[in-house]
Amino acid sequence: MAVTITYFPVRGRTEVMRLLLADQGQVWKDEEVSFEKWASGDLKKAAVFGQLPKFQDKEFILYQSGAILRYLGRKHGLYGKDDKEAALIDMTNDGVEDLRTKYLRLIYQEFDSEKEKYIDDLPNHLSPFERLLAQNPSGSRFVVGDKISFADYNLLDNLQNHLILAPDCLNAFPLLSTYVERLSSRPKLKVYLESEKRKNRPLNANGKQ
Ligand code: GTS
Repeated sequence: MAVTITYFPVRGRTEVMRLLLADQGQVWKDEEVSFEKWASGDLKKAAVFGQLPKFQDKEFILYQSGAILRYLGRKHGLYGKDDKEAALIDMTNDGVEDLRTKYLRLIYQEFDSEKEKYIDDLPNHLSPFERLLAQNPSGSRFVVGDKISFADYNLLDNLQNHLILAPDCLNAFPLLSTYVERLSSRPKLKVYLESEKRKNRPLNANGKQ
């Protein structure tokens, strides 16, 4: 039985899960909750922290996007080869989530007043990832170690979002630029990225991107 991602009809915090599942050749089901349905309150009451996404793997139900991503990382062997690699993957992923938090604040709270400043400041927030890639001996391929991890999917998702916001944002970062191209052309991922399913799902709920 396929796993189910329950979320609003946007990519938002769940697209990274779809990138991971698609690239791992997994099938999943999207259960879309309209904002009207959510406003009725029943689903919110049932959610552990009153929020989505919700994730279901047979009878196992999970909330919190970070926990869901790490669960998928463990389940599909995308969490490094030992404790040290796992810790570095966690560290990278936490850095990616810090960037996501800044991005979401811009999109939902400050878009009209802060967009220009955000883009000017972006190199400071992207350079740590360029450095991480440079420091990884296998870094021309993945952000930690020599095998793809859940942090790679999260970094890719965030970089893709930023390339929509600021198409030139990776020009000064050669490793990140080739990284995005390389990961996006992995065969199964490429099929998903070019699918109607992906293209028809808006990035953010307020239409800003
Ligand atoms: N820490 C949570 C996670 O990572 O899953 C945050 C989840 C969250 O903020 N969900 C928002 C929500 O359910 C939607 S979004 O921020 O992911 O777009 N909002 C509706 C509500 O009633 O709070």
